Amino acid sequence: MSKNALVTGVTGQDGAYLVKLLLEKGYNVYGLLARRGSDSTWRLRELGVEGEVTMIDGDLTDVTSLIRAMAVSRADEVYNLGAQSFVGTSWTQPVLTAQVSGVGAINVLESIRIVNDKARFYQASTSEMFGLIQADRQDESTPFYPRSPYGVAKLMAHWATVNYRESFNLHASSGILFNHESPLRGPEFVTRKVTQAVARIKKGLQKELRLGNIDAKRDWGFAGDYVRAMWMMLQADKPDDYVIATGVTTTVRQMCELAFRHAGLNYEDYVKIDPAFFRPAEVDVLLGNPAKAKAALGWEPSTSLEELISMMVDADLRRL
Ligand code: NAP
Ligand code: F7E
Repeated sequence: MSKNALVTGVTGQDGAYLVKLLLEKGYNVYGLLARRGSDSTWRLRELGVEGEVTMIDGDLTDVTSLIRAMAVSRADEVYNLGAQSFVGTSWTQPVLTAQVSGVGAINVLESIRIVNDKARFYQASTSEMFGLIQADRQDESTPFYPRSPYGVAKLMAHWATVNYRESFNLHASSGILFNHESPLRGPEFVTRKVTQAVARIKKGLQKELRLGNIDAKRDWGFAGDYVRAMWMMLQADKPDDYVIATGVTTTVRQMCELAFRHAGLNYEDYVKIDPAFFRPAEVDVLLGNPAKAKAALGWEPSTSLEELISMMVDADLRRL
């Protein structure tokens, strides 16, 4: 019999790739749809899976809607991907971020306990919890030190996941995912901001690109690889926490160089530094060690940053 999965954040980047993966694996997929004024299902449409997800209206801040979603979907697996996920916005909307990205996870965990405590749970945790890094390469044992309201909210959700696993014996796993990108990445995040600008500059639609701290370093992977890790965690006999990363770190500057070069351009001719894009507190460098995920789950990334950025630039050129 095929399994049922419930995905929150189904309209986001990871939601779209995860839906596609689950459908390929024969799941009946349900998505929690937070109603918006504008069209939010474009990513599912781009992957050709929009009509194959059963949408259930709901919001992470409304626990009654989550209980209803659990009952309607009869979910065997619940993937909590919904969040206010843009770090910059978390300083201007800290309370909303805490409610959606922090308390929202507890609401999902409670709805699982109430409706079906055998359902398996995945929490979308983040390398932002490492923030001011306490070790050169971050793994599951590295102490956390979040540097943004987003990181703080996600740390609450992470510890709630661990706590519900230990308190109520839930099959609850936390994936500590480092930055992952794709052609479906939101345009506010730096990789997509850059690849979209490269395409527009190449087509003569834009003259310059304004960025903040281009000396920041990130461990960037491909979202398609990372949703595979989420699924693998829920197939394991025992729930656990896993770092998912590539093990390579690159500056924003080098990432720009790759993107512009792919279109035959020199980034130095177009990138301008704008203080408006600096953050009140920065995460200067992130570098993950995914050894545990490789050993326990057999997970490995398959896409280099150069391949990823080329894929994103090509997609943005095509869209224009
Ligand atoms: P994303 O593209 O920003 O998607 C976030 C999703 O959450 C969207 O579907 C959004 O719906 C939904 N959402 C926002 N507020 C909600 C609410 N109140 N109730 C229900 N749903 C709500 O994020 P992503 O890149 O796919 O990331 C997926 C998850 O992984 C997020 O939790 C993120 O924090 C976490 N994460 C991401 C990365 C990364 O590098 N991508 C790394 C580590 C962890 P609308 O589209 O309708 O607003
Ligand atoms: O910034 C620097 C910025 O916004 C990356 C989210 O998915 O990954 C993401 O969070 C770096 C930062 O991602 C601009 O200061 C410079 O150092 O693409 P980003 P993020 O903040 O790392 C983690 C793992 C998550 O969990 C989050 O949900 O790039 N940067 N100039 C800039 N960033 C942006 N957005 N815009 C700029 O102009």
